[in-house]
Amino acid sequence: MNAPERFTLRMTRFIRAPRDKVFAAFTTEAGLASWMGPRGMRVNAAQVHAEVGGAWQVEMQSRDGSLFVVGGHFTALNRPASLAYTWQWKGEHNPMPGVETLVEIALHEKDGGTEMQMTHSGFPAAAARDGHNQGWSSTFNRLSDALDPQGSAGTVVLLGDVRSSYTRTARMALAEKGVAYTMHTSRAHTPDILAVHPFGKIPGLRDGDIAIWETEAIVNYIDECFGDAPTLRPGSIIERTRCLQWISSINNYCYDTMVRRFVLQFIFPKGEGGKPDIAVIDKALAEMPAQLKALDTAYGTRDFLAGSSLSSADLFLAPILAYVKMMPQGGALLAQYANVMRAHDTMASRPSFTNTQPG
Ligand SMILES: N[C@@H](CCC(=O)N[C@@H](CS)C(=O)NCC(=O)O)C(=O)O
Repeated sequence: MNAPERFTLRMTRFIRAPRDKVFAAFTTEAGLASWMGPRGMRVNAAQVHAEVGGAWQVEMQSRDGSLFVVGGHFTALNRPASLAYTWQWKGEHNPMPGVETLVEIALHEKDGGTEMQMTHSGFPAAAARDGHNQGWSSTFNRLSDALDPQGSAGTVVLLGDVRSSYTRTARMALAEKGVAYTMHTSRAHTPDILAVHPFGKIPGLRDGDIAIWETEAIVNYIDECFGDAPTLRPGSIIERTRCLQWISSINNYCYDTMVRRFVLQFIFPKGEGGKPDIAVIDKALAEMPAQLKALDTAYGTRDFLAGSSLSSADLFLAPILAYVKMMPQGGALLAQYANVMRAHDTMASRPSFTNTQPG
């Protein structure tokens, strides 16, 4: 009888830290507790007996409270060049019951840091290997955050243009969540951004090997991954629904009227003689009052679109209104909507807004 087929995952990752620090991150309890598990998970307990034959175990908890326990024993320890250990899921949430796999780590000095090669072998199915690939990608992002002197800025890269309203929305989300990141200037439809976003729009986000596109997805990802809990998504069903409703409306109606057919007509004039196209602007100006009235009604006495505190919907609107206010007739139009103006002034006083001015 043939032995059942086994599948192997191989990953290479650069970590901006010396080899002994990377080695310690795998072989000490404090080290493992600082990074084990994909973003959004936390380690409740880590036990490590770093000797050949010694056991290790980590209990991780996801945001919804589910517990994941994984452990095994060390089969090789050659500080600081390599190590190997068995890997077996335990407990209630077990993606591979009864299966023991093997993790081998090789650490090479490279460019002032460490190139880490990981081989995780013994998967019973390609799907299990691919699921672990996703998990390890996110987990290694956390390892990099923990060891890189730049923290998450060594892993999280926002591609876009600081003048773009959608890029600013993503920057505001990163600022609200206190995430250190690297800003990589990319224009729409260039090879840089096309490598992340199949339709070439900005912004795009890289978190290590993980690429995220579309601003709403980026904002949700940032909110889910960083901090103790999501804070940009309202807690109640109705407020969460209003938040989604407004993001959809801003993306589908307000951006088109206020940015594409109004603000951009002044910034990149396409009318006769290189002047703004007045017909396009007038039509947009005629459509804006209905949108501003709906926003004004939604705010009422509150300063936020989807409840009594900030939500991601507010991060989509603020950069757009900031541009409308700067354009001829835009400021006067907004001034007619007292609730919109008051709420916008509140947003404009937040550090996430003041620190992301396009300049
Ligand atoms: N649906 C996209 C829209 C992004 C978008 O339209 N970005 C603008 C800059 S603010 C852009 O890439 N414009 C170039 C184009 O539309 O070709 C998202 O939510 O991220």
